[in-house]
Amino acid sequence: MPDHDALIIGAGFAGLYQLHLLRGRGFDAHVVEAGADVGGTWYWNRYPGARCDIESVEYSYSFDPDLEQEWEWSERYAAQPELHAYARHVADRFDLRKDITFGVRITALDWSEDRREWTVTGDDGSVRTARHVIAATGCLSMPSRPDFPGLAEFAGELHRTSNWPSEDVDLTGKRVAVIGTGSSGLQTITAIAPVVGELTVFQRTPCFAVPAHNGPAQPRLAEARGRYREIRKANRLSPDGFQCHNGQIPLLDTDPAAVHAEFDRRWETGGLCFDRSFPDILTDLTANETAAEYVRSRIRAKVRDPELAEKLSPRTYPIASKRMCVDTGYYEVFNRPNVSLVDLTEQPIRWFTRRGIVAGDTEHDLDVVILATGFDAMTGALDAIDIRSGGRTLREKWARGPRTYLGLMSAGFPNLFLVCGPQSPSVLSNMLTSIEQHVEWIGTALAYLKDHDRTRMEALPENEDNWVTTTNDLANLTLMPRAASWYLGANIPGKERVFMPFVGGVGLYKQVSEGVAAARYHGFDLS
Ligand code: N01
Repeated sequence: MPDHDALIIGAGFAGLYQLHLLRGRGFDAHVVEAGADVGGTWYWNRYPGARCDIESVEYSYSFDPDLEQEWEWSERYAAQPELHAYARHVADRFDLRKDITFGVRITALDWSEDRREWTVTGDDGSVRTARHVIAATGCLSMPSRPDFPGLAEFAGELHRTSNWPSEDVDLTGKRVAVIGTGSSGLQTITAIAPVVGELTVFQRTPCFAVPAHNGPAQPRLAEARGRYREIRKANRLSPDGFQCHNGQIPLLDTDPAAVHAEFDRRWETGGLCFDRSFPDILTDLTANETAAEYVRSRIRAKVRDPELAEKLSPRTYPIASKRMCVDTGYYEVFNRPNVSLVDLTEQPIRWFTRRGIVAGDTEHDLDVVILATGFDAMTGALDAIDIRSGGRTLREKWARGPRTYLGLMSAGFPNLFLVCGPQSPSVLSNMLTSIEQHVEWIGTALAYLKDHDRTRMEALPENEDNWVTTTNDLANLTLMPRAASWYLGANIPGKERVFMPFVGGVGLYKQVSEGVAAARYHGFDLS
């Protein structure tokens, strides 16, 4: 018999719930985690200003009503220390740590068809066997590593937002550069600007950011506690996995004054629902440009220098085709005398020196460089593991882009489940909603196998092909593939450009995946 019924890779929000759920259903499950503690994303991304961009009352577990009632969120959008404390609390509350091995990174998975088990190897040389492996490895957990010439020569401090030191980093009065203006860069820049001596922001592509209007979690928390079951149910059936009013009337059929009023209303509310004002924002370039121009007008109103405002205004991709950012005073930072912008489209980074960065013809002297350059999204963490089955690796199979059935399994790799894998809604949704739905689907599937005396489950290639085609076709109905985004793998040199998430929404996805389960796992081979 294998060492475990299920081995779970990763002790982030997905791995913790998967462990709790499987244990509760009588499985012997064990988690292996590379970090020294639980929390996943919220363990590694400890950079200044890190916080969630979905309101905490919804970016939270729904599986335990007592937890919902007892955990006190302090802010609308919790910051990293609070999110990490929440993960730690969950691990302790449900006594999860006794089944977690910390500090071991899984390097290889090898499937034995004879024994119907995976051999799981860690970077400490440990070997475990498990009937099933569940990759709760995160969609944004493998940092990208841009190859800047001379980076190793730089004599100052170098930090990455994706693996920020746990000890205090004192930036007071220093000359600091941030490379990257996605969500991580934005949050870092906003948090450190008042502290550092000089801040130089190296921007390759400007982002669209809507205000968070962060503040105390109350009274929203009390209101949510009164009707949590209703909220969670609605989230599971919604497009995005959180409370958002999705406008039904196309922007192009709406009076311009009413369009403006609706944008104003959503801007004042704050958060990611801005792009849900009208259904054609993500399907029609004219509608999209109207929304984009509204945000640019807001940027112009915030940034005093018109030339700088223009540089900060995105013009090369449709709004919301890259993940929008949720900010707390980001644009205003550029009115500070100690903050400057280097537009890399005009002055590309040429190389690093001992003293700093040469961009265009200018050498920028720096004490600290912070890389906020993103992730090898959705496939990076799995590609980093040597996953072998039937003489083939998953890496080889996915060389032309990931292929899964429902984002849950990949044909040829039996008993390997993915939490929020490619071709599932995952990163386009409230991750907590999607994580819980996947964890429960996987738990139910394992229980079904056990109850029916089956030891092997595999996605069938033809169903996988259909699902991949469906997800690609759906994405192509939208403007989303038009941006060179990490959704497409466009940020990683040499990575095949394939739009990876399922754009059909959380509710539709739930209906399909649960319909498949109800039809005795249609499209999977169970033996
Ligand atoms: O990464 P990103 P991120 N030279 O890929 C630039 C989630 N998240 O960590 O756009 C110069 O968005 C790159 O430029 P370009 C959220 O889903 C959420 O910020 O590729 N620049 C871009 O500006 C988010 O979408 C929160 O041209 C280079 C930046 O680096 C996702 O994680 C907080 C470069 C990378 O931005 C990823 O966000 C943080 C190079 N060689 C993250 N390579 C919340 O608020 C890259 N860039 C919950």
